[in-house]
Amino acid sequence: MEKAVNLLKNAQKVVVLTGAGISAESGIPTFRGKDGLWKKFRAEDLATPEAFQKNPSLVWQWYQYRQELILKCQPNPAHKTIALMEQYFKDNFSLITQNVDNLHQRAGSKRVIEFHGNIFKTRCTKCNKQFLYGEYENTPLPRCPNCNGLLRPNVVWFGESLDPNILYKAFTLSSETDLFFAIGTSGVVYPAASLPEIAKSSKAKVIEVNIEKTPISYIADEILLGKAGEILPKLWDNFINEK
Ligand code: BJW
Ligand code: ZN
Repeated sequence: MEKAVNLLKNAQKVVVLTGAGISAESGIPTFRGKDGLWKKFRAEDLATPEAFQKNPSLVWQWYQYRQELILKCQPNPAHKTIALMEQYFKDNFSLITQNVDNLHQRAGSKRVIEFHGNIFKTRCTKCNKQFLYGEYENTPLPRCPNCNGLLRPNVVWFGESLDPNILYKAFTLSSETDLFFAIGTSGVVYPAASLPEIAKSSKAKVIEVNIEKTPISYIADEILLGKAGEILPKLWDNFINEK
């Protein structure tokens, strides 16, 4: 912990990458691991464009189930700490999240790079227009208020390309930062998993926060093993008290 506090003290620019683990303590299941979503559901049946083409109502059912679950959950101390980090480091702070759950925004983070989209946004498969949750009728097969085309969740499925602007921004920020946090991510899904590698090879220090070691661990300068909701507030308190 002391080493992580010192890395934070010496940092001018900070980038944080978060994954599903940061929302686990809010009650949102992660994807991989013992109680992960992929233990109960097959990714290829639900999180691919082919799955949506084959059975859009099954895919929508799964997303609507998750929307409802997420709406009952609250941001936890880890999300709140990251919002404080943004307030402190201002423009020298960037948050890239793989999560689609909106909890960073609800915790007060203002600038959030949504790497894999947002479960409360949809887009039309015909006219491409985007609609927020509440702007369309959440029927079993939601339709576009503009052209009646089929709406889809505005998230990134396996095999789909990421928004090139988002990708460029995330790559640039990661290569220009001097401290990079990887928090609650298994580090197996690309291209997100390449961000800590890019940071490290551009000479940034890397801090990992996770309940277990991951493929990112071998490049991390400091591994803080434990729950993000417990570790991050402690790290931040120490930093603020010592700086
Ligand atoms: C805690 C904790 C606590 C628990 N505190 N920690 C290069 C090599 C190999 C394959 C590929 C490659 N490039 C592309 C691919 C293919 C593919 C891929 O990466 N596959 C791998 C799995 C092998 N990638 C793609 O298809 C991407 N598209 C792309 O690259 O386009 C170009 C291309 C296409 C095809 C071929 C080649 C190039 C798109 C990826 C989209 C991922 N989408 C999902 C679903 C989003 C929508 C939704 O939510 O439904 O994104 S899948 C899912 O995984 C979700 C997550 O964002 C993502 C990452 O998961 P995350 O966040 O890391 O969660 P978990 O569950 O894995 O881990 C949780 C962690 O938390 C664990 O480590 C726990 O220990 C920890 N934890 N509690 C701290 N309290
Ligand atoms: Zn439309």
